[in-house]
Amino acid sequence: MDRRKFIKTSSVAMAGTTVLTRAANANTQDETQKPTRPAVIATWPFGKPACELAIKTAKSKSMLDGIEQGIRLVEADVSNATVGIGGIPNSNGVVELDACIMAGPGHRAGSVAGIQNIVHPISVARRVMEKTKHVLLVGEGAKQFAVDQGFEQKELTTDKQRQRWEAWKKKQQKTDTPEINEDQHDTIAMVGVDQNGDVFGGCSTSGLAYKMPGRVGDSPILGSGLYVDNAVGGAGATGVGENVMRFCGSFLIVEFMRSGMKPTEACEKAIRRIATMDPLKIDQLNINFIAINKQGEMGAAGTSKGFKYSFADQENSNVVAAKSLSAKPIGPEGGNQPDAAGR
Ligand code: SD4
Repeated sequence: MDRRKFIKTSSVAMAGTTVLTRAANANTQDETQKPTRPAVIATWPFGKPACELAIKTAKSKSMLDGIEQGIRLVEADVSNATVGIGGIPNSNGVVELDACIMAGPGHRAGSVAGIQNIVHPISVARRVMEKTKHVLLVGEGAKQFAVDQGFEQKELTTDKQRQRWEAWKKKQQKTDTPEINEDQHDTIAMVGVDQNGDVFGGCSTSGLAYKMPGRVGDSPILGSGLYVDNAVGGAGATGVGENVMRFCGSFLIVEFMRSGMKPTEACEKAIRRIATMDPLKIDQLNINFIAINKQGEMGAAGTSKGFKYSFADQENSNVVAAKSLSAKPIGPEGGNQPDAAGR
């Protein structure tokens, strides 16, 4: 390994114990590794088992199934406070979930926003894609559709989250302006390429902690929280949705990759572009992106230090630190840190 590559690689902080060539080179692997397919990338360390399941499912069924099954795993985890059941509720104490799914072939998509009482919004999004002529269903209509499709209704606010919400509520009563904690949130965004080079993606979240009822973030908005183009690749986002959806962040990354940029470079370029338009500085934006191209090369970048992504391919899976564009650390309460979100 030459010195330049060594310095670059060794600056990547590793999480987990399996040190694998591809993982060790994750921020540079698009320059140094021959990519393999199928391959899948997801936001955050909790995306690792989801990626592993996605690869397994892609081999036995399809990458679309893999994306759905991987995300379902995270949605079903009650200890994950930012996706599915056990998610942090809105300011009324009610969990409202957002999700979307995209299939590169045919450029198909389905999405649900502000859906209550359904554990697996990713699967409802898939039904919207496959069973309706529409793309996005919201609120009560989305729930009605899910129930009609046979989805079970369930209370999504766990006792733990209710207690935390009650404490938050008490604190708010003492102030004039209710606080929406923009630091307590995470999301699973996941994009995969199958052995044929077809691209699929999904995204699922409970959104910002204690958000206004009815508030929808970037996650279910195509082009913002997720975007897939079968000729190019796909991208996904996590972070403050308002700072992604005004800029069609994931779409922008895919377009940058179309123009020839590698995934990490495209993620970085999108964040820098956003920062030129937004009055907030890079270290205040609190946004992070993952991307994968059609060849299976992947990368990520975030506005603060500490954003990690997961990946899996046929041989490897791991958690890797993404390229950070400022020195500001994520957390202890300053960002999308697993512990800050109460997991
Ligand atoms: C949202 N982007 O609702 C989501 C939340 C998130 O890390 O990803 N947080 O704004």
